Amino acid sequence: MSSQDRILIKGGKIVNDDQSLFADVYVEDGLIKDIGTNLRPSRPEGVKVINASGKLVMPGGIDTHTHFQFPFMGSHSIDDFFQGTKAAVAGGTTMIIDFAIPRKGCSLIEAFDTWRGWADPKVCCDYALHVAVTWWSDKVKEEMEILVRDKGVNSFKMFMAYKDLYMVHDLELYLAFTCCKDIGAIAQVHAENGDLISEGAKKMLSLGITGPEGHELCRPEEVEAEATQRAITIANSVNCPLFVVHVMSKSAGKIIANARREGKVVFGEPIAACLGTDGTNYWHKDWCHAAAHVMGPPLRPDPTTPKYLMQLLANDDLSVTGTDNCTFSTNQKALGKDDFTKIPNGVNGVEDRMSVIWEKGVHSGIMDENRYVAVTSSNAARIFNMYPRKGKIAVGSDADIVIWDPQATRTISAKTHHQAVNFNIFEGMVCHGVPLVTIAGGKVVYENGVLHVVPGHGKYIPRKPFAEYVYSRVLKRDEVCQPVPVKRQPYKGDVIQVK
Ligand code: URQ
Ligand code: ZN
Ligand code: ZN
Repeated sequence: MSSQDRILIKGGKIVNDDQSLFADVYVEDGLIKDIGTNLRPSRPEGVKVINASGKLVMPGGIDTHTHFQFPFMGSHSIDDFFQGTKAAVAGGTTMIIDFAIPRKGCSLIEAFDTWRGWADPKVCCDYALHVAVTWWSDKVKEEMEILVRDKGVNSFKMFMAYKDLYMVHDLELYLAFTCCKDIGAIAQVHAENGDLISEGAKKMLSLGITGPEGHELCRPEEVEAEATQRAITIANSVNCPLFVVHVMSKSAGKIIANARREGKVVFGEPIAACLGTDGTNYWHKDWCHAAAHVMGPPLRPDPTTPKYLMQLLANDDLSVTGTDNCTFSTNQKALGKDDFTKIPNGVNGVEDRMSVIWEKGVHSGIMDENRYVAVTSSNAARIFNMYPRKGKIAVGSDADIVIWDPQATRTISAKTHHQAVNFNIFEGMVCHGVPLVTIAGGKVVYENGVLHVVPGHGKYIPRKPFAEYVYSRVLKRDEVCQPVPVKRQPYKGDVIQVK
């Protein structure tokens, strides 16, 4: 048993989503074994003691949305499962959830197994996989059931955009949502109207607009808002819980907030990018700079968007944060140097999410430290049915912990980040809130700027269906909200003859 397996974190302030308390934390064999004041391990020899006085001891971040080494738009995202999870732990994130995405007509289970084969030997921290439903048939339905029953999947993503590539239409959404509801999974959507994007792009190119500004102009925020509302309506019609990924605009955020206030079971996931920067970058004179920000849905040129989304997040109108980390370096983005529709979509975030949200959310006074833990870790664990194993500093929980210095600052830069991508959309941003030590799976994987990562140290985390946090209202509504026929005497009057 190496000393790294037994860790005593002394003098810190534990911050969970529901309360903060001053107490020591004792870790052994990958789990939190004890919490209390002035802890003294029975066998003190070989215990690594970390002095956390004046610091916060929080559940490690859970990034609900990454695409490592993703084959996409003629290339593949340049941060692979090793580099991506290394960057994650350097930023205080101790779990990521990526996506297995089958091509249309291909097997979901084969895609899942392919992604497992990529990730298992490389991950430095625990991970899980959402599976995409990019087409519909009885076989897809059958495979979804197998993925839930046998492979620990409880979340499926449907794309309403990427016409001809991943996009499904309303009836397929309806059938996929119905299946998700029946098997206790949560349905995720990429909510943009793919037909409008396709036509909008043709229009921009016909106007001679080939630069990254065309990427936003062809899909303004109402294209996202309309699809967000449509997905909510379809999901609600079959009583299926819905998770809207990468909520990028004020109008989509307001639609989700309104649906939640109407009692609909829907969760919104803003990402580090739209909480930390905006779409004015698409008008930057430097093509590389503008192209580096191209992702779908786009960042919005309305500069009030980041603060507005942060306020919805603080208020529980939006629920959880990911990054949609899908990185392409300049020479990859340059596939679209003459046509913005060919710029591989995706930006960075996995290393910087925790600091960006601390700076823009907590240091700015918009949310407190407990809400910060909720939106960076606990709510993800609750929604995807991993709580309290994940997302909580508690006896028996996994030892996924970040020791956080709320006063220190760091300047974000591609020159110093641990990602493979050569650009950072937060370049130059000074953030309060810095990880000092990251513990993943009970091992110190990052300490005072030095990584101690081992590829393959992380494990795949299977998740059971019917997460209580998501399904308790859904199942109750099945019982008590079913419409019933009106009892009335049959009509006995005249009926016209139809010719
Ligand atoms: O749409 C997604 O989430 C994937 C394909 C990553 N790319 C992106 O721009 N969001
Ligand atoms: Zn998407
Ligand atoms: Zn994505």
